[in-house]
Amino acid sequence: MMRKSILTFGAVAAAALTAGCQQPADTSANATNAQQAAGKRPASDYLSQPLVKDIFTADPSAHVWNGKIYVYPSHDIDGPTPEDDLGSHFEMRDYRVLRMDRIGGPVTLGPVALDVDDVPWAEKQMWAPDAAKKGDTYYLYFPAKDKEGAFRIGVATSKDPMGPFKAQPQPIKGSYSIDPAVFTDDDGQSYMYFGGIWGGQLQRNVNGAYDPNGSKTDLGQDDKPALAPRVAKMTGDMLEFAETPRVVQIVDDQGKPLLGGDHDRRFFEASWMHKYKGKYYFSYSTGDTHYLAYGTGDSPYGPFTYKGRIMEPVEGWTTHHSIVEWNGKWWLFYADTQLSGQTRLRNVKVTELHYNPDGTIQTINPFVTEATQGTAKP
Ligand code: FUB
Repeated sequence: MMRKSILTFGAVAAAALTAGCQQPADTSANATNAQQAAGKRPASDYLSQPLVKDIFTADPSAHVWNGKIYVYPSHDIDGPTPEDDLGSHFEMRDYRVLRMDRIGGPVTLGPVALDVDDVPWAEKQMWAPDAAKKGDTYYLYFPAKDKEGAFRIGVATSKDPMGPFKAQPQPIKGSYSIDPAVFTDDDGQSYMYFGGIWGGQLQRNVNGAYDPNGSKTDLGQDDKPALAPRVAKMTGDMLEFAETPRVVQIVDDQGKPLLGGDHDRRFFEASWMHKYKGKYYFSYSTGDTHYLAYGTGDSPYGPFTYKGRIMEPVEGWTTHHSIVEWNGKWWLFYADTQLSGQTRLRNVKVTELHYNPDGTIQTINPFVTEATQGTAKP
């Protein structure tokens, strides 16, 4: 199944936007006008609104530092490459950080925090990043393709959470695939979760080295355990893996690994870890079935028992999320294609996340329903 929008009614609007401007990513007013002219869904149909309209953003990794909310998204741009199953149309070249004093308040869009031209080993496709803080240093973790076309994960540092960040000369040793998410446990130990199938190349890294001729999608074995994300402890300086990455098992309620053919539940990409009432919540995207799903466990290494969906499909091929606590409430950051109607040009959003008394997460519908009418924000 091609990585293209599952709701394509906005494509005409986006075409109008991109045809008319040299820098479509920076033309919010044009975007809004084009959507309205094309008869796109009204803004009131969406559960929440884009955090920024001046650029296109996706894959929001949110953190609360010094009382402020920082969001590290991908910076989507409109490139020439046609859409394909490998996500070749995600041609991002830099990162910009968002800052908010409060959720629902004004959003500050930072300048370029890191550009692919300033990363010696990277060639293209600066995909979903994450960030971490240790002491007075901020770490930006990012996947990018190296000169051989293999995804690796790099790290860059700054004394300012908004950047600019300075990249390490080499990717993290032993890193591969995409979508790093760095979680720091209560004892101060940090772990990186990562991986993604199809264009994320996890299936091309199963034998300890990148195989450029490996499968384009997954293992191709529907009745065998699905490819699983990876986790590795970080070294004290946060710049390297302290161990060989381990497989993160996602299991059903019988303790059996989810199977490759179980596309509604198996891992695709977009790892995130958070802790709630002492439990570890590993969440992820199911990719071609378009859900955000999660499992819970008792250790940062898992196994994680599948518990359900966090979010139903958004407008666009996929979403990618993060979950943080702020001001005594829990928040889901995610993305859709409200502004453009094009998979490659996304916009990040935030909405409140609710737990049931038994610790399960209430599934969110990204569109306004009768039940959520009048509650939509920010
Ligand atoms: O944004 C590029 C890629 O698309 C990300 O790395 C994936 O998680 C998906 O959102």
